[in-house]
Amino acid sequence: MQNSFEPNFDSTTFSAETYFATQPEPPSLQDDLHDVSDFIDRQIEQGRKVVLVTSGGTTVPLELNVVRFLDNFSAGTRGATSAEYFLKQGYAVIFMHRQFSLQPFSRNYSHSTHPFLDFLEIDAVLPSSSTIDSVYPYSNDPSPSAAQPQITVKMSERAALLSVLRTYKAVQAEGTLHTLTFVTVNDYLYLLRAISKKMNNLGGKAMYYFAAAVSDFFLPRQKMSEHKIQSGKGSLHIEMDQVPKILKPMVSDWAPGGFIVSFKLETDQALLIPKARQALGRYGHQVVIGNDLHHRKHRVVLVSPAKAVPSSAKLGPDGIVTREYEESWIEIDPSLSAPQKEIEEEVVKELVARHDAWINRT
Ligand code: 9Z3
Repeated sequence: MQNSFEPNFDSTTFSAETYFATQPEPPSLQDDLHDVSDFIDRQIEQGRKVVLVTSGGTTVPLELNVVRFLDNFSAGTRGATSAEYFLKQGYAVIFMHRQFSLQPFSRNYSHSTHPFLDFLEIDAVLPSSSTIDSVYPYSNDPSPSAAQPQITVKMSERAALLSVLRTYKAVQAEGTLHTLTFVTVNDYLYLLRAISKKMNNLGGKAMYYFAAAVSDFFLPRQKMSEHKIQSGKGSLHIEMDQVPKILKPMVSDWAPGGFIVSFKLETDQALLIPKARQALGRYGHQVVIGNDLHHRKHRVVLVSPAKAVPSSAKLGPDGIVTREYEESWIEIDPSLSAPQKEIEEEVVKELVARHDAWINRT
C-alpha cells in the first residue's frame, strides 16, 4: 500500500525566455534598477568585490487581486546573517530580500525573538509624591509632578548593542550595503535578471549567494482568477507550471563572469550531496551549499567541481568526461547558538577564500 503522497508531474517547463516574454514586469523594477546600478558603479570605482545575497521566501499569488498565496519556508536568517559577515570581509553587499524578512543588523533585535522594547528601561528621578502612574503615564502629557523620564538600555544588553550599532553605523557611513525587496517569485526573477546583468560589469569581483527559498512552481498570470477564488463548490484544484531554472541563464548569459553559490534545501540529508552534484552538473556554477532543514544552523556541506579532473575520471558512453566533485562539511558545536557562534561566519570565510583563489586563477 502506498503510504506517502506522490505528486504527479507533467513535463510543462517554461524556459526563461518564455517566462519573461509572458509574465509582466513588476512596476517598481526600473526604479529599483536605477538605484542598484548607481551602487554597483560606485563599488566598481572603489575596486570592491560585491556579493548579491538573496534572502527569504518568495510567494506565488493565486489571484490577481491577491487574497491567497503559497509561500516558501524561510525567515531570512541565513541571508541576513551571511550579509553581515560578507560586510565584515570587506565586500559591498546587495541584499535582495523578501519584504519584512530579517535584515542584517536589525535581525539581532527581531520583534519575535529579542524585542527591543524589552531591553529598554525608563529611569526617572522620582519626586517623593510620585505614583506608578506618574512614571509610566499612559498619556503623552504627564502632569507637572511627573518625573522626567530617561530611556536607557539595560546593562546586560549594552555591550552587544554597542557592537551591532557601531558596525551598522560604519556600514552606513561607507555606503556598502544596498537593500531591496521582493514579494512574489515574479518580482524575484525580474530583479535577479536585471541585477545580475548589471553586476556582470564587475567581472570576477561579483559573487552571487542564493540563500532565498524560491518557489519551484507558479501560476502564470494568464491562468489566474481576477477576483478572490470562491469557496462552496467543493475542493480546489490548481495546476501550477514549473518556474524556469534560472541558474542556467545566470551561468551562460546574465552573469557568466561571476562566482555563483546556490543553496540546496532538503529534508532528507541523504539527498543533499547527490542533488548538489546534479545541480552543478546541470548548470556548471561554482558551489552548491547543501543544508538540511533541521540541522542547517550547525551543519552544511559545500559541494564543488573537483579542481583537476583526476586520472580516475570516467568516460561516459558519449565520450564526455564524468565530472568529479569535492565535498567539505562545515560544522559548529550544536550547543552554541547565536550570537556566540554562527555557522555563516565559517561559511562566508571559506567562500571568500575560494572566491579570491578563483579571481587569481590562471
Ligand atoms: C536555503 O537553503 C536556505 O539556507 C534556507 C535558510 C531557506 C534553508 P532561514 O532563512 O532558512 O535561515 O530560515 N535556501 C535555498 C532554498 C532553495 O530554494 N533552493 C532551491 C532548491 O533547493 C534551489 S536554489 O531546489
